[in-house]
Order: sequence, then structure tokens, then C-alpha cells
Amino acid sequence: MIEILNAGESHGRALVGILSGMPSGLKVSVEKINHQTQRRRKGYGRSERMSIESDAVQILSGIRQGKTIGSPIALLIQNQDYRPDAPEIYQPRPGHADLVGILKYKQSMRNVLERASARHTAITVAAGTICRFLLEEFRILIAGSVIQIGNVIAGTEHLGFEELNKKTESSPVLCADEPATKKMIKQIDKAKQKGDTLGGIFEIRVIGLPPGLGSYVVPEKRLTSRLGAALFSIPAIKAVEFGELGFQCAGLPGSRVHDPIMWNKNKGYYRKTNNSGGLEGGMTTAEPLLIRACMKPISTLLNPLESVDIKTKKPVKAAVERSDICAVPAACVVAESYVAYILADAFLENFAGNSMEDVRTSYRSYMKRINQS
Ligand code: EPS
Repeated sequence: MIEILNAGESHGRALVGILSGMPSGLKVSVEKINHQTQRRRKGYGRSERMSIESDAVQILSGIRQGKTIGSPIALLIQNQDYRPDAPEIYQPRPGHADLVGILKYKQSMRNVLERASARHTAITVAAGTICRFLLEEFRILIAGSVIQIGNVIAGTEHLGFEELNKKTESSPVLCADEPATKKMIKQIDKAKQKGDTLGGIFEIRVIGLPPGLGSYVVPEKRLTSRLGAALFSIPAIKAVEFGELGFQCAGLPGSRVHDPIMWNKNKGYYRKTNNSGGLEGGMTTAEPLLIRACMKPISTLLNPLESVDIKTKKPVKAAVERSDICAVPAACVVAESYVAYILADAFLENFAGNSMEDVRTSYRSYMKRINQS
């Protein structure tokens, strides 16, 4: 239903995003889009590049007088660090696309790293935020938070959605646990001194979902696979798990994993627990969605690993570019936008309409039927 296409190189003139498939009549706020691109740009542990960029979004098409008009929405972020003559590089960085990229595309390493960089995620955040506006119209809310950086693990399971959101936003690493935030910052400082980098884990929670987004009928419609694919498309994401138990469910009996089904007059159907993380049969259950993703440490090391010079084939140290020490908070914001994109797509699949009015009508009639079931 919805498609996001992005173009742009890290030091190219600009990043461009095209979002198609949005119904007409959806309110769009440029300030709110920029709020999200700023959340991605900031975050403790980012490189000096982030103080060069403004990541301010321009809307080129598809929106008039603050509302979508049903046509593709074109977005643009100008790169302040536009460097058409950025120097060539010959020492591939282990962990980056450098080596395989030059072999595959028969291109210079500069050309490979320019596109393989995570810079383009800035424009995906902008496009995904418009998808988020659609979900918010139906009180579907998304919150991301960092729960691990390096070996510092946060304890945030006990926090309700609003509290989690509030505490996350006041943390420079988007972590709702204050003592853990301090330890994470210390660990980032230490890694920086050593010329090293850090990965971590973030989680995305979503509330307000209706039951039945996604489908079991064909494999590619399963929401679990669509969300997983979207998260794995973010550079450096190495693992994704669903629900509070995630990988742990492998070692537990079924009686401790599945969520007993309940019903009462006010709530209708609900679950005693939510170990599934809000997904069953590749569809939303209407319980909160919970996804966790692991990001590997950034592969550009200021104290570089061994590599091979591609001209001489002699052993060398890998190339050193300016680098983030830790980009887990940024990846968390990117993931929120990807989740918004996938959920809005599944939402419009269920409640298709050319205008927001059509979508609302379809949503109301489905919810009425569900509530009477
Ligand atoms: C990024 C911009 C890049 C990096 C980072 C993501 O800036 P530059 O390459 O000029 O230093 O900070 O890229 C990577 C993490 C990567 O592995 O390429 C951004 O805007 O997010």
C-alpha cells in the first residue's frame, strides 16, 4: 500500500525520499517531522558530522496547506557536508560494505561507502514520521527506548508507556533508566578514549493497535516477517526478537509461553499475559507490540583493525574516517520510523481508502464488528 524510496549518498548534494500510497486529507506537520530527524541526529556518542548537519526537511510535493493530497510525497534534506571531491580510500574497514561492495559493483571504495553509510536513514525517518501521523489519528502510539549499550543493561520493564516515553526523551542516550544512562555515557567515553565503538539493544513498543493487522494467509503478509525485514534493513542490525521473552521462549514449555485468552463485557477479548509481544499468526492481537533489536558496534574504528591495501595487497590498518562511537540511540529512532511505515502499510491494507474519511469509515465499521464479536 505504502512505499518509501530513498536516494542519496552520505556526502552527496542531498537525501531524497518519496513516500507513495498515503490517503488524502492527513495532517502533516513539518515541525514534528523535524523533531524526529533531530532525535536521530542527536544522541550521545555521535560523530562531529552531526553538528555540521541540520537535517531540516523540505517538502517538495504531495502536501498542500498542511495536508496530504493523495499524490506521492517528495522530501528532501540538504547535506551540509556536501563533498563531491571526498578523497579515495584503499583500506577496506572490516564490518562495513567496503570490500564486498567494490568487488560486486566494480566501483571505487568511496562510491561504495557513500551509499552504504547510514546517512540515508535521515530521510527515511522523515518519511516514516508521516506514516506515524496516520497511526496517531487512530491513537496508535510508538515509543522507542535504548535498553543496552555495551555491557550496561537498563531495567525499564516495569515502566508504563507514558512514563517510559517521558524518561527516554530526557536521556542523552534515549534510555529510560537514569543510573543506566550515566553508566552508558561513561562507557561511550571510555570506548572513545580507546578508539573503539559500541553496540547495544533498543526496543520499540506500540500501543493502540487493532487486532488483525498483517495476515497468516500468505507468508509475505505476515506482520512478523514485514517488521523483521524492515528492522534488518537498518545498517548494523544483527538480531531482532519479539515479545518480552524473545529468544528465551525457546527454552520454556508452551504452558509458560502462550498467553491465555480472557473475555469480559467491557474489554471484549484480551490476554492474561503478553509474551507474544502483540503478534500471533503474523497478525496483531491488539495487545501492545514489543520488538527488540541488537545493533553491532560501528565498524569505523579510530584504532583500526587489520586490513589489506586493495592496490598493493599488503597488510595495512583499515581506513580511519570520522566515526560515531555509538549510534544505538539514532538506530532506535530510525527503527521507530520503520515500524511506523510497516504498521501504516498493514493498517491501510486492512482499512484501504483514498481519503482519510474513507479510511476512518472502514476502521469504524471493522472495530464495531470486532467489538460485537
Ligand atoms: C551518518 C553520517 C555519517 C556517519 C554515519 C551515519 O557521517 P560521515 O560518514 O560523514 O562521518 O556519521 O555513518 C555510519 C555509521 C557508517 O557506518 O557509515 C548519519 O547521518 O547518520
